[in-house]
Amino acid sequence: MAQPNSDAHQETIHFVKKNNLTSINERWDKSAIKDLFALPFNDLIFMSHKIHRESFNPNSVQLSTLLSIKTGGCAEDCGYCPQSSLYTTEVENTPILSLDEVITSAKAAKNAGASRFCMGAAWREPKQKDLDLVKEMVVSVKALGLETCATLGMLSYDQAEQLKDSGLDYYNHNLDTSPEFYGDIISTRTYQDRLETLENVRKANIHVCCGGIVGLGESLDDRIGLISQLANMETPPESVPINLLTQVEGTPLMGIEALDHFDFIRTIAVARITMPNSFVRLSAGRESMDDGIQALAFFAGANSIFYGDELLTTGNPNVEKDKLLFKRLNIKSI
Ligand code: SAM
Ligand code: DTB
Ligand code: SF4
Repeated sequence: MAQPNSDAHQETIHFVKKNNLTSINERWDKSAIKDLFALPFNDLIFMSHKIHRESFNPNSVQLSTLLSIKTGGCAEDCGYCPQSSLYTTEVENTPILSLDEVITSAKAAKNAGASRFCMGAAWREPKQKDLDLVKEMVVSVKALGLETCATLGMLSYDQAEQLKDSGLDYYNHNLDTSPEFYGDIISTRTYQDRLETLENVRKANIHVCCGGIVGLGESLDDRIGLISQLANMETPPESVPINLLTQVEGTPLMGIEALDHFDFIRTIAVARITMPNSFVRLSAGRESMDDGIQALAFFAGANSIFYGDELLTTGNPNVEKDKLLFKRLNIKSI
């Protein structure tokens, strides 16, 4: 949150009063979020940048590297995802990686400059046998001096506790979109299922990484609904990935109208204002953005990226390209 008595703090207080909010982290009414989205673009990113500066060094960006530890063949039907077994895509199903393969990738990520290593699996939820192997992975990755993150689908409280005991720092589980639009995108798991997993992760004292995707064909109200869900959590997520849909051949969302990049930046800015203490991650979709749009995202308050030549199954700007971008913007990686 903005420092008491600073200009950004005063401006936020003014906004809060005008919209009858009692405390900015207490309750973000949808109407207040809607007002933010309706601001002229320059006013919005000026406001989000000022708030960003109050909590973070605006020239530092955190780097997380992803590894798909189990790819494809997923039983879920998420309409954006090339790993669902319901769609015919070019993704090749691969069984879970060995511990050695994961350690080799994690070492490479650390050498390239990542501070966090995130292991993703195309599961509805992990089976105990699989979880046992993931726990070993977490222990080994942590021993390299990296922060650890996993995204394995739904988790029970017991599973979350087991991961916590192995040293897991973050668990990624996204709400993806608003409760109202969710059913248009996913039918095999409910919004409530997702909220329960997030509660289990929070109760186990693992940092929560939770965000969504834009560009799914959702309305502005759906983007407002997603932000409202995230910002009004009892404790907002420590890390908020904002993904821009990467359209993949064979998935139901292939070919839909692409989102205007300025609307993507607006979403980053509103996430920054409503979750002033969270890391906001400029996530999937960077390959479709030029350097100017990415620079604008950092100005608007994004302060984390996925770093490495691949996300899970789709591409990402390569490490050299990102290093050059950071050099041109004088951004320090953390
Ligand atoms: N299977 C696990 C799950 O869904 O909980 C973890 C991995 S899943 C790929 C993690 C997140 O990646 C999804 O919730 C979604 O937000 C994002 N994602 C997946 N496919 C995407 C795509 N084509 N474009 C943008 N984001 C995507
Ligand atoms: C998140 O929010 N985005 C990442 C991570 N969490 C796991 C995944 C993006 C996936 C993009 C599509 C793919 O590469 O398969
Ligand atoms: Fe499976 Fe996750 Fe893809 Fe959904 S997003 S189909 S749960 S891998």
